[in-house]
Amino acid sequence: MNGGGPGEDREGRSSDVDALVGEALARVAEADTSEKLRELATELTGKRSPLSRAKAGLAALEAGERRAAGMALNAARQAVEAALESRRLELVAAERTALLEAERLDLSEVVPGRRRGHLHLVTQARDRLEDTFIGMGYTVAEGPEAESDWYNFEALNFPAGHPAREMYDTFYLELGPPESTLLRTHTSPVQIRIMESSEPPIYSVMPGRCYRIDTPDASHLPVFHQIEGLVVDRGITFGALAGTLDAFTEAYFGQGFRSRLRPSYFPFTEPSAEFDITCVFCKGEGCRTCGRTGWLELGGCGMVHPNVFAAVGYDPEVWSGFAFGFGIDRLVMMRHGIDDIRELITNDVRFLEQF
Ligand code: FA5
Repeated sequence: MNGGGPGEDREGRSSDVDALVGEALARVAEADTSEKLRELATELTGKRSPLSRAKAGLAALEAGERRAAGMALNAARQAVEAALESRRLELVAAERTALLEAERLDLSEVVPGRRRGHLHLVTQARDRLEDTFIGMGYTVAEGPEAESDWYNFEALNFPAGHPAREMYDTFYLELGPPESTLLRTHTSPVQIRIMESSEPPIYSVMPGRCYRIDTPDASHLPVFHQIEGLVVDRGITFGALAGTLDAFTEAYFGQGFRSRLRPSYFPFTEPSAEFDITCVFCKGEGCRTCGRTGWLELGGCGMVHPNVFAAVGYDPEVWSGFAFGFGIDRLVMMRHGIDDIRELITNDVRFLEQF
């Protein structure tokens, strides 16, 4: 189509329409955000746009010209609308990609200088304890946290009604006959499970979670961790127990740390003892934390009671052994100078990040 002729000054002239379309398409191509494109669409195709005004002007044309000009305007509008739609799709896709990129969370990302998550202090201690005992020739075993009365008490020489059961305020589970199933109060039931399932010699440690109805305070949690040790062989003596605990103390805490034993009572060991280690705060000099004794209590130990051997079918005339058990959370407190055990479970990242 070209200009000239009688319709030259009237709306809908084909050269004007071509120019309008050319300009519109150029502006559509230039729009670089979907927001700008929306505004541009109103400008180019809305009621006050040149295209709409030209359409309104068709009425002034003579019938012959009106038809051709009307078709040209329709074609122009379609071209502009198609360009707007294709540009809109392009921009929306680009904006979506940019948004996804901006909100991307790469959890494996290594940011120099920023610390990443790490194992909890108690888990670190448990791993280290296992490594120490493995280095001393022990194996590592585990047992269930929901136990039967038999494993937690009966087989450990606490018959029903035995006053020593009072030492453990027990969470009972509503499973089976009343008080037949419980959350283990210590890791000692794993001793029974190992002896039931294997023959001596046994040199094993058994770490795990324990439960007691203890009100949380600076040194008690209702859920805490212990590591149990069990040795059964021929000719095992109390001297071997003392020597083993001393070797462990030095291997775990370092040179200069010693252990000592004090008489105590547990139904499943005879004789029984509490074992203490050199106070980590004053290195044995005597301070407030250790009550000026130079020693901190770590756990209990003793020679396996003949009744325990009888419960698992071992001949006490042939086999002898020792066992020990201590609190991992308490040990962590000692090693790192933490004065409140509850810090270990409050999940305050400022505390956790220190270790
Ligand atoms: C026992 O649990 C015996 N089974 C230990 C044992 C094993 C003796 C083998 C002889 C032979 P006791 O109740 O004293 O003993 O607990 C041992 C350690 O667990 C304590 O010294 C302490 O470190 C830790 N512990 C006990 N109760 C809690 C608690 N509520 N919160 C944190 N740690 C605890």
